[in-house]
Order: sequence, then C-alpha cells, then structure tokens
Amino acid sequence: MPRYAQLVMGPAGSGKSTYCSTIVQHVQALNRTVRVVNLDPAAEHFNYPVMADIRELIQVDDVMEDDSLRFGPNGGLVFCMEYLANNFDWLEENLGHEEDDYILFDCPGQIELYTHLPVMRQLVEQLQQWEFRVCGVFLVDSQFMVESFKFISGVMAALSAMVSLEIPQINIMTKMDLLSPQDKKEIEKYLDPDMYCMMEDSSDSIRSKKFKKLTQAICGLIDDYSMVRFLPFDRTDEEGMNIVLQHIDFSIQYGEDLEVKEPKEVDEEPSNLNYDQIFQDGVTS
Ligand SMILES: Nc1nc2c(ncn2[C@@H]2O[C@H](COP(=O)(O)OP(=O)(O)O)[C@@H](O)[C@H]2O)c(=O)[nH]1
Ligand SMILES: [Mg+2]
Repeated sequence: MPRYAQLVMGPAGSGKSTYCSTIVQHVQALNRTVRVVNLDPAAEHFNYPVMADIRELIQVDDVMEDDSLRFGPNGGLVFCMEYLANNFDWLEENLGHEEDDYILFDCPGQIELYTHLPVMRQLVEQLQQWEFRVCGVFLVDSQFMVESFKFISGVMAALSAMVSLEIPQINIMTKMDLLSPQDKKEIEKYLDPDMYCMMEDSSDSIRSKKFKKLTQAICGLIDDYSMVRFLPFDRTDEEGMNIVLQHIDFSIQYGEDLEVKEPKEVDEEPSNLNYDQIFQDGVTS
C-alpha cells in the first residue's frame, strides 16, 4: 500500500508552516489524519504537532557556530540539508512504516534548494523508494504577485522546482485574505491561465518598451504550453481549501482505493454519488 506526501515548498515567509498547520486543522473536520515533518533546520516557530523535526538531527545555529565549518545562514542551511541526505535512516526511523500515512513535509525556503542543488531531488527519490507518492506544493505570497513582472518571477521559481523535481506539482498563492479588494480583482487574471497572454506590464514609466515586450512574450509562452497555474489559498475559506486539497489528492491518487471499496454505489449515476460521504466512510471503516 502506498503512502502519501506533500512537499511544501516556497520562498521564506511564503506561508509554508502556516499552510501545514491550517491543513492539519482542516482535515480533522473531514475525519482524516495528516501529520507534519519539519524539514526546516532554521525554523523558529510553527504551531502544528511534529512527527519528526530535523532540528533534532542538526541545527543551523550549531553549524554556523562550529569553528571548523564557519558557515553563514545560507551555507549553514544547505549543509544541514546535505547532512539530512546523508542520514536518511534518521528520517526513515521517524516516519515509521504505516500504510496509507499522509505526511506534509515543511521544507526550508532557500530557493537554491529547488533550482540547482540535488538535495530535494534526493529526498523525493528516497521517499519514492519508501513507497510514498509525492506531490510538490509550491507556495508564493499573493502580495508579491500583483504586478505582472513579479508574477513572472513567481512563475519562474515554481517552474524551477517542477523541472528539477519531476513530480506532480500544485502551485498556490497564499495570504489571499491580506489582499485589498482592488488587488483581489487584479490578481484574478493571474489565477486564470487563459489570461496570461493578455497580461501587460501596467507599471508605466520606469520600465522600457523592451522590458514590457519581454514580459508579454514570457506570459504568452507560459500560456501556450499551459505550464503553470496557481490556486488561491485563503485560510479562512474552507471551500477554497477543499479545492486545493482535492487537486493535490487527485495528483497522488489519494482516496482512489477507498472509492473502489464501495461496490454498492457502483450502479448509481455518477452525479448521485456523495464522494465526501464515501470518502469518510472509507477512512473510518
Ligand atoms: N494573514 C495571513 N497571514 C499569513 C498567512 N500565511 C502565513 N501568514 C503569515 O506570514 C508569516 C510567515 O508565515 P510562515 O508560515 O512562517 O512562512 P514560512 O517561512 O514559509 O514557513 C507569518 O507571520 C504568518 O502568520 C495567511 O494565509 N494569511
Ligand atoms: Mg516555516
């Protein structure tokens, strides 16, 4: 039986730890259990119960204070992640071997981990060997996405992770509750992939015509190949959270086995099926 994992990634402060604790609380209401592993060696604060915490293996402060290493914060963090990659047996011990387990991995925010360093890729391959189906969840702060050139940088970051990890990936705009009504309206076009090619750099004067042309060309390219789309995440919106979770679950086929276990529902019209109920029955039975 497979196990399921979300690799929660994104720049520092994009809301990864908050996403994890929000999801843990949200699924409790659905009668599901999701557990969280903290993989950020520099984490200071999060409010979910951890099943494993990388800081018990190695702490970034210790690495920085070590006289023989003398790393700065970035180098220290990369060192910690490489140390993890060399000590996967620690992770295996902490994860246990429970079937059907669903685990969120709260990852660090250093973008180089997702662009050119091999550590996260090694983690994914290791998890897959342990029979995890892994979905990448890439978070970007919606407040940094309101203008098209900023949006492009978010898209590029998400694409880097997709290309380097080669797993299904759901991209999310976080902190939607903090947007002003005007920004909310503005950001709608960034949530609709069909609109990318219509995008224009609206912030006049400073940037050159060439820059605007480049922005449009990149948006058109992303649009042509349907490469990236974002889902909104507002921690106050239960329905929106359900949609995000459905996308992720679908990408790792979570719940497929549970539906098959209900033969009495098979004759009914698909539209009459109460998937929520089937799902809950399946989980609790
Ligand atoms: N209003 C609001 N604040 C958020 C949301 N998500 C995160 N934050 C805040 O953003 C800051 C960074 O969040 P955190 O989860 O620690 O980010 P991480 O570094 O990616 O783990 C914290 O002060 C959070 O309270 C959200 O959806 N809404
Ligand atoms: Mg965090």
